Amino acid sequence: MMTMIRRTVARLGALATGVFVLASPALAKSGWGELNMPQGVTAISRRIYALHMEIFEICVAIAVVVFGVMIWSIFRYRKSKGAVADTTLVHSTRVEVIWTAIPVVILVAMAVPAARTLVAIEDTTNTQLSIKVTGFQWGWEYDYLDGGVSFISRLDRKSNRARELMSGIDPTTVDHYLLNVDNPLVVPAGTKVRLLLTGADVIHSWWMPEFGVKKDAIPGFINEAWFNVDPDKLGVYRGQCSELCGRDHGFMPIVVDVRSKEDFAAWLKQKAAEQKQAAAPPAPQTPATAAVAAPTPAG
Ligand SMILES: [Cu+2]
Repeated sequence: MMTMIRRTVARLGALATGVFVLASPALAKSGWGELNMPQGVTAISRRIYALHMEIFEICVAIAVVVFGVMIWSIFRYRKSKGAVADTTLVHSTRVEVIWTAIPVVILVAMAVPAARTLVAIEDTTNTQLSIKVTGFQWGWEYDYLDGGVSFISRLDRKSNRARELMSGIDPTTVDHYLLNVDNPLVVPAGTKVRLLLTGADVIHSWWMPEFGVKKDAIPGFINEAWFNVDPDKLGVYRGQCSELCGRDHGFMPIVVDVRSKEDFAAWLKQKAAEQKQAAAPPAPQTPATAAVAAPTPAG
């Protein structure tokens, strides 16, 4: 009996190890990894990924043990083999204490790292750059609060044309179909960027999987989120609105262009100058040009 239990436990252990290997990042490129969430390019996104794997592994281990014992018991103690029900476990205080205590210990073991990660996600202290993000039907407005720059980001023209009914354009010929915008959000790497999110009409949600950020943009409320992209992870990252917000919910992607601090500073300066010039009132007319431009009085 004991050797049989030991052998079964060993077999279940081997099965559990197999499942863990299947879920390991080493297989991320094999296609199976596509089913999993990305590890991302920020310390927080990696922490969320690690937590997700930890909890997943605990769940798999519990499932393997519980279903293993159950299936083994059903098979081993079947009626056709002359098994007689053991009624001594009914209302056994010892068993009830054990099967209450074990789940409590497991839940506490899972709650501690989860709570720590949540606190880190919500910690918006010491941010170096603040951007207001306003979701609207259907696009995003980005407002660099200290940079004097703001612009609207919408689905790029190519995707927009291809998505129209009977456009005759094959979506597979469009680069990043439905995941590209006209004006991406530009941010510096290695900088703690704070987002202040709100909605202009209905609830939207700003989701950037690679940053581990997903936050609702709600009219009348300001939600906070932050990210700090690794200095060596420059590049373009894509996300989507993830709160069903109406007809064109699927057509308001998010694109973030992560640049080096120097490139970002240069971009912000240039953009601010452009916007200042565009907003400036027309140059006042000199008396000479005014005289020429003035209409000749009638009569
Ligand atoms: Cu939306």
